[in-house]
Amino acid sequence: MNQEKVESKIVEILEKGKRFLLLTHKDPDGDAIGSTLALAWTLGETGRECIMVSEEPTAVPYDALPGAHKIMAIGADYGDQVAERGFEAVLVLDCADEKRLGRFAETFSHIRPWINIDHHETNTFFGDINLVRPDASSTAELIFNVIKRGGFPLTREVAENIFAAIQADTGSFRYENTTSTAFRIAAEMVERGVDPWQVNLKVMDVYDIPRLRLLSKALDTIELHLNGRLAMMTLPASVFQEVGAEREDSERFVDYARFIRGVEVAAFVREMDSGGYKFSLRSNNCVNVADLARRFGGGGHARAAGFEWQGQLEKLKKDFIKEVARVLNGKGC
Ligand SMILES: [Mn+2]
Repeated sequence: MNQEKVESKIVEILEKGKRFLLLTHKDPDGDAIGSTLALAWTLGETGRECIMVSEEPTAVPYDALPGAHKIMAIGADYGDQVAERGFEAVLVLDCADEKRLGRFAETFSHIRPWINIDHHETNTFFGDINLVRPDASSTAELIFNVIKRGGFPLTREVAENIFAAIQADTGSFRYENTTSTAFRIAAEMVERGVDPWQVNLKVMDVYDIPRLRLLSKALDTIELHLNGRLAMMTLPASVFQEVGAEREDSERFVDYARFIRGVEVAAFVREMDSGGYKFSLRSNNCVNVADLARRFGGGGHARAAGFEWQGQLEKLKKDFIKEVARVLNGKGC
């Protein structure tokens, strides 16, 4: 099915139904939350009910987006009561595979159809209907297309969520996925009443002091490997506690490693509360970090990807550095 047909099929389901369940990946980023809120808000305007659930409460700064307080945090082990409420479809947004839904993949598996709307190149097409476009800047761009095709209301609140999501996923219109389409949609959102400066103050440039203390600790751990082509930063779980920071406070830290002149691959390694390590990967020019992440069971985009890994840190780092060396040599870059 081509994109138009898939969009029309999704619109048909949304028009027919009255109640939908919306899910996104765990540790949701700006695109995950903004896309979910945009879709929920526009359907809400037409009298349809959307239930958005997540394992954890919506974290700063994305809790400032319109509608964010309506996301229900039901915890990893709950959801059966929600599942009984009779939904016409499950919409999964910005999620490359079912693994990234955690327990929810199983909890809600009996509800059909599953509509998978995403732009990760490693998407596994796990839905009954799949609107997957790796060439889209963000999932929000795909939600915008669905809204347009369905003629659903694009109020200022919907527009603000779409704008913030595109801004987040393009690194404020700087990353390689910053297409003319991304700019065009963003421009339309501004025409619909979004104030970029206010969104920026609310969502982008607002740090609590523990985040900066954490950044200072993270910068201290920068290591260069492979003749300065690979930069790594590492934070143990104890440092988060020490400075009073949360998991999401380390979001985008990996960019500082990527900014170092001469670096091709950047990795930020965070010890997870549950044990094991989360690797966030970025690249500048020639290495496809989604491919790299896939070798360790993860996924993502060509310039931004990640994976989770159990085991002893020094061994993990060694294996990872070896793999990066192999990729860099193979590419001759
Ligand atoms: Mn995204």
